[in-house]
Amino acid sequence: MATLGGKRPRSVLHVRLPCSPVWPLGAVTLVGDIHRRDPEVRQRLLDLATVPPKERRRYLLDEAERFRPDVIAISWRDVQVFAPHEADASLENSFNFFYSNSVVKKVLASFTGLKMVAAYHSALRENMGYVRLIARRFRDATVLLGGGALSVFHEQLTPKLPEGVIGVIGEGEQVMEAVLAGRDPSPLRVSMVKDGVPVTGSTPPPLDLSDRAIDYAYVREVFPQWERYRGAQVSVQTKRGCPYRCAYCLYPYIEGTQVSLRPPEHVLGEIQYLYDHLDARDFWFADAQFLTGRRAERNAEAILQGIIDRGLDIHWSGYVRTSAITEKLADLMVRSGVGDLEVGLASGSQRMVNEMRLGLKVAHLYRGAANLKKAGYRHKLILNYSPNMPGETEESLLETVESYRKFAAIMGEDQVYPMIFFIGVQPHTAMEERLLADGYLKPGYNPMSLNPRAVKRLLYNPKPLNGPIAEACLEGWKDGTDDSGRRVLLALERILKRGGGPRVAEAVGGGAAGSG
Ligand code: B12
Ligand code: SF4
Repeated sequence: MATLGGKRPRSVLHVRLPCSPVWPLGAVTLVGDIHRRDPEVRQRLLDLATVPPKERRRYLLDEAERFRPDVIAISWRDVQVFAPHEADASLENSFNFFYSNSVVKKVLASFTGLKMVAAYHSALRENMGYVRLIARRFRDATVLLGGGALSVFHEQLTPKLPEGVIGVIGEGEQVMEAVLAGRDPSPLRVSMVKDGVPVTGSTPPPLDLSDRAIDYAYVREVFPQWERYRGAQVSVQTKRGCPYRCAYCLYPYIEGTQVSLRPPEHVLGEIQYLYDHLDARDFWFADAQFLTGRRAERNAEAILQGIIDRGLDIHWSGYVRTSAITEKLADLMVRSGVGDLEVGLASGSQRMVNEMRLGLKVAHLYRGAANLKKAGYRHKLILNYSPNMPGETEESLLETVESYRKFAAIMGEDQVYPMIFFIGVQPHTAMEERLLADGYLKPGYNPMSLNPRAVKRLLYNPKPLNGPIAEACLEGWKDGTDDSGRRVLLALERILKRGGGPRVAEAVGGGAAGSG
């Protein structure tokens, strides 16, 4: 492995590790940033997600041998390929395993579960295998590993990294800049093994994104898998950071709480290039949160107005706080091609929304929905409800059912899709802290573990409301996922109203993936 400092590296090979193939925006962003600072640095981006599994190792080695990079920048996106919501078959399977009264269903679920766990471990092994392979074969190169997976699970992944591999938490530009300038990046937000001990640097001030546009014509030249994304969904960032502190969310940990907006003309230029040269019509605004306050609202308005003015015929989506949708924004959203939207409201009870520190008023969510409807919105509004959060009562669950009815009354039943999205405890969140303090989680617990006891703990659904909730879920899901959230809510209402005494969730917390 190359020593840090001294000679300035002149070439970077980017390797996006396998995952379900989504546009590799993290690696693309780094390619763009390096090129903007120093166009003389040679770069190449390999996306292993689009290479058939059997060919990946050979392809990677051949390309790296040929390119002879000074720096190898590995991007690892996903670890948690299972999501605790009902559109993901793993949730129903684990509920059958944990809660079904049918022995046959339990046994079948245990077999399916074993297969899923095996696939999960094999993906982890495969990705870590590439990191080790690269570190072993290219000892003269500086090897960096970043991306969502490393950012979230650096405590678990770093001790497994070969000595010298530099793990990067959160945004990668500063560390990359230091490495390419021949400086030691270890005071920055890195996580690596040094003299056999994992060490973590400290977080620098967030990046100013105002002058960082991606030169896509250049990316296209150095990215051999570019064509694989023709006509597919692509992602564009309009900002970084989120100032909210929803108790279950780790996005502010990854991106920071300070918001850095990107100038609309940069965002629009990137959209235009992808539209013209990659036939992109389906865009995801890959912000932690699209509407983070007044400034972001004005920026969003300018971006959406630009899409309309340029006549870009696209569909877009993103994580949008529906409570922040004004009449003007709703109009721009609809005219610029907004598609289905997911609202991470967690609960229809204001008390529970406060408990989870979402920092919004449920009434404002209804107002936002009404604005969308008035503007002619025709797509789905998917309501993510997380039943059985700390402090949940039968009453608050019934308020959730009621809130679905209010949304349905505003938008029409055919446009509103409730989705049960359990709190899955995430590292580096307020909820994790609370659960550790309450003794629900043990210090040093492994958030990457998929053993059944760990899954049951992390898929937060405590006694005594777990019974009626599980019953409602199993009933609602048995006829398929289409419209199952609505069936679960209605079943839950019936079960709770049937009685059985007051049931209140244990006073400990939980955390969910996703964004409000
Ligand atoms: C937008 C988003 C989505 C969108 C993606 C849409 C699209 N077409 O791209 C949607 C909603 C579809 C989605 C889906 C999923 N997502 Co998602 N998603 C995000 C989100 C919010 C932003 C990702 C992003 O593009 N950011 C913008 C780019 C520029 O940032 P970046 O990729 O992180 O790269 C920066 C740094 O990481 C770093 N970096 C990256 N690579 C490298 C390499 C080196 C060498 C260096 C130095 C630095 C570096 O530098 C980059 C620039 O600063 C993140 C959370 C977050 N706030 O980061 C989760 C996140 C990436 N998603 C995650 C997951 C798990 C998923 C799913 C697998 C969920 C599921 N179980 O179904 C799915 C499926 C994804 C797939 N592969 O198909 C996890 C991944 C980690 C984990 N927990 O396993 C995250 C971190 C959220 C979380 N809860 O933990 N996601
Ligand atoms: S859920 Fe959304 S709004 Fe809340 S902290 Fe996370 S990114 Fe921000």
